[in-house]
Amino acid sequence: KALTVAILGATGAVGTQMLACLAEQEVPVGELRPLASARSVGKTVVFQGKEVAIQEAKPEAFDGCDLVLGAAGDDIARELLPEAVRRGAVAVDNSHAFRMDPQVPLVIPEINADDLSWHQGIVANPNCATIIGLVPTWPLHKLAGVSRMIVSTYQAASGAGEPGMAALEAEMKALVGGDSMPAPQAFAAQLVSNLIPQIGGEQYAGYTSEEMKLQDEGRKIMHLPELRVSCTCVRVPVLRSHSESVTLEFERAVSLEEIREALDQAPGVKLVDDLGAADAHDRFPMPIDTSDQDLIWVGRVRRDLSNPDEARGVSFWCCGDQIRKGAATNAVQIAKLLCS
Ligand code: 11C
Repeated sequence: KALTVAILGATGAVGTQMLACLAEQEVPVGELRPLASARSVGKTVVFQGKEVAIQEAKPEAFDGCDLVLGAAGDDIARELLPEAVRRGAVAVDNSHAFRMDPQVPLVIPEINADDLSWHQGIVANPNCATIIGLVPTWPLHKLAGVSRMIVSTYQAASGAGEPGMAALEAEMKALVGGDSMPAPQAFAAQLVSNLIPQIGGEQYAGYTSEEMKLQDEGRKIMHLPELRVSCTCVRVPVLRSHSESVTLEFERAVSLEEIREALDQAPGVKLVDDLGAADAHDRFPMPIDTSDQDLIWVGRVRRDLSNPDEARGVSFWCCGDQIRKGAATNAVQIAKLLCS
């Protein structure tokens, strides 16, 4: 059946990528409704080579919709997505608004597609850093039971949307041109030639909201309410791929060969792990190589030498495109499952 599909927040980085992912993943779209604020009305987006007029995001815009992909902020999602559901649509939302609602499944299809069975109209898409860290962690959990995760993230400017990428690009130009730096807007400080060890506001015991998402969302998605997580999130001067250093502790001893085999076989994962390779691009994942593609690349797989029982620990490095698998791709994968 050809679907009537609305994209709430169609003009931002994630909304624009959702349009491309709908076409790439061959979702049968009969009618597309790109929705945005009133000031975008009169503009168009391009879908499958055709210009489509942007409509104002308001409740009536969802009349007759089968599917809504949410790429707007929390407040707009909270206001409008229940209206879409009341009108008979199913909504996949990329905002934070519904993620921890016990009535709303929070889904990474490679991990917990089964949770889609109990949705009541809204399905939440996890935070990008959660998706990128969990896709490779899940096959290792199935192998040996993960009891503890220690994660440091290296998050791209794209996490702050188009304004984040534009700010970094402007700073890069200023640096190269010897011009004065633009005043920080998208981030708390200049990002180029810098690292900013704060994403989100302070939430709990000195941890930021972004850091607590990895714990809270990870526990919900993997159905591991007791999982011990410690996370440090850092903004880095990279345009659109997030990277993460992950250390896992297992319940059972497991060999590095078994770990590599599980990662190699895991859906959504590409293993790039050969420190002896001649070309650095074949040695380990780097954000420059993982941008604008859908897999989570994993490398630097090695023992956690600090674990007293070495056979129960592993460390790895992973990179994934924040706008694609970290947001739009995952949402469209969910939508495909819901509508199939
Ligand atoms: C960042 N992860 O990199 C954030 C952006 O909860 O969806 C996405 C925030 C979220 O800045």
